[in-house]
Amino acid sequence: MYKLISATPSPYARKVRIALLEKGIPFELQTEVPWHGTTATPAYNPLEKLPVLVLPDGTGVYESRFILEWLEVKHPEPRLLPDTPEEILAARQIEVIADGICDAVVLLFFERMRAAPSAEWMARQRRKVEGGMRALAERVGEGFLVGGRFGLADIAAGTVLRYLSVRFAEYDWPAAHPALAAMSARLELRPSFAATVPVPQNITEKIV
Ligand SMILES: N[C@@H](CCC(=O)N[C@@H](CS)C(=O)NCC(=O)O)C(=O)O
Repeated sequence: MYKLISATPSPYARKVRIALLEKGIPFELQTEVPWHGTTATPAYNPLEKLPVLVLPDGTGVYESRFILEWLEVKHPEPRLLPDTPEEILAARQIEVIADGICDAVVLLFFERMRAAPSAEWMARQRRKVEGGMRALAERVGEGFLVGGRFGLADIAAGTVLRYLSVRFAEYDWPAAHPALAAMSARLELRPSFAATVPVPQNITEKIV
């Protein structure tokens, strides 16, 4: 059986958990705090980040985007990529935007932990978050984001939206983007989303 090294707040790990659940692939969930010295992550990923999908032979597959690609190749049904090349590009573009928002939020989160956070750095990251959200808002409609059925774009966008509420609660994105808020609420009703609601972790070691 596969093992997934995951963290409860991680939007990157949540994408993979949702994909595994949607594809009906059994896996053992190993929850860790990736920022603590005790994490097993470095044993499987030279970049020392989770999520890592550990294969039965002990090989680690890492980087959430690559894990999703790997799963799509090894477990093609049900497909999470859309059908046409144009739709696949549209879905991947949404994934790029969503991951970029997450990356900026992570940078903001740790900058805030510093004794003297840089206002310039925080403003730069906040611009990326707000710009990414505007780009997502341009792509949202009444139903699924791409191709008329649930897939990669919904996983990527849905996970970043809920993550913002966990890690960047002072940013009232639902007020700024009501159509994204409606989409998030719809997605969170899916069993794969309901089973993976992000929960903050207590980081006790010094990180920055
Ligand atoms: N681009 C990576 C980002 C993964 C990531 O940043 N994971 C965080 C947890 S949310 C982590 O493990 N950080 C530990 C570290 O950077 O040392 C992916 O999509 O998998």
